[in-house]
Amino acid sequence: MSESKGDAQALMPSPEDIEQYRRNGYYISRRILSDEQISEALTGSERIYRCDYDEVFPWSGNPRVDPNFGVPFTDRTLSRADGYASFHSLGLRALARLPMISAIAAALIGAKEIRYWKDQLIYKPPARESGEAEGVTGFHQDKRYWPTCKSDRMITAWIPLQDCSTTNGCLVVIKGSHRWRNNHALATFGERNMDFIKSKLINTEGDELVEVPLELKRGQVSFHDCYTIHGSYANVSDSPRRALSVHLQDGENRYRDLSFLRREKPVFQHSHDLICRKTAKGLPDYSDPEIFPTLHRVAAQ
Ligand SMILES: O=C(O)CCC(=O)C(=O)O
Ligand SMILES: [Fe+2]
Repeated sequence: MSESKGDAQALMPSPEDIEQYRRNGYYISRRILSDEQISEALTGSERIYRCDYDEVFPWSGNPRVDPNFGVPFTDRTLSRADGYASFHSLGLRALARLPMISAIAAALIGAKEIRYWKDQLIYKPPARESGEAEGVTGFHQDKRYWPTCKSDRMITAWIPLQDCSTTNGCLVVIKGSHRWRNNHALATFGERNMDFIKSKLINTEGDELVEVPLELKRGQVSFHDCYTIHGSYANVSDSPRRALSVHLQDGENRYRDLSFLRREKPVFQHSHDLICRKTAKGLPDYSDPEIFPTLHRVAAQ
């Protein structure tokens, strides 16, 4: 979408929007994507599903990095999540690295710099074909998947590739739950029993548990804090629900070395740790520009 500076400013969150994001843990943007951008992403996603890649990297075929690389997506009654989609498809890369998205993220979290962290292309099939729980994304906190990240200010941009409502399984957030800090085990993306997860949630703030379905029109993007508890229910429409999740880090994020835990329990290792460059101390460098490009930087005054 080509806009003048003034148009772009009008698409940014207002001070009230930012205040609400910090209080509630989520934000829904105005319509910031053009039909053309979405249609290129859709074409890109179908090409990924056919294993027709725009670019391939030395690590692409490592199943510990991307288990779906080289696996055609044929059984469309199943759900599927492709990590690293924006590396292998230029249409998806354009969306994942869109300046407007990282500018909004920077405004919401008050960061001077935003770097890309990772993305995931998610396909949720119509439930009628696949059975009730197929495609349900269990309530979880994104940060629980990234314990080696020092930052607590990471943020996710969720980009639907069609209109999204409760019928096709839109994203659902638990209002204010980014402040519920004691839910340490919420790496529960793959758990399909939502009531079970909800029964286990620890609400340290005493808030009511309010689920907010984020119903979005094509071209809108939602943002959530890395601690906001969120997931999605089954897709009971006739068409698949597709989305690109783009996870972003603030410029201050660094690798946290958890290897001192080795003797006690398995150490969490992110697949990024296998592919990014290393610091002088031999530790993963989460500012490697090849894997974590800087997408937004406030000019020095
Ligand atoms: O699309 C979904 O159902 C889940 C997406 C998600 O967990 C995320 O964007 O962080
Ligand atoms: Fe998530």
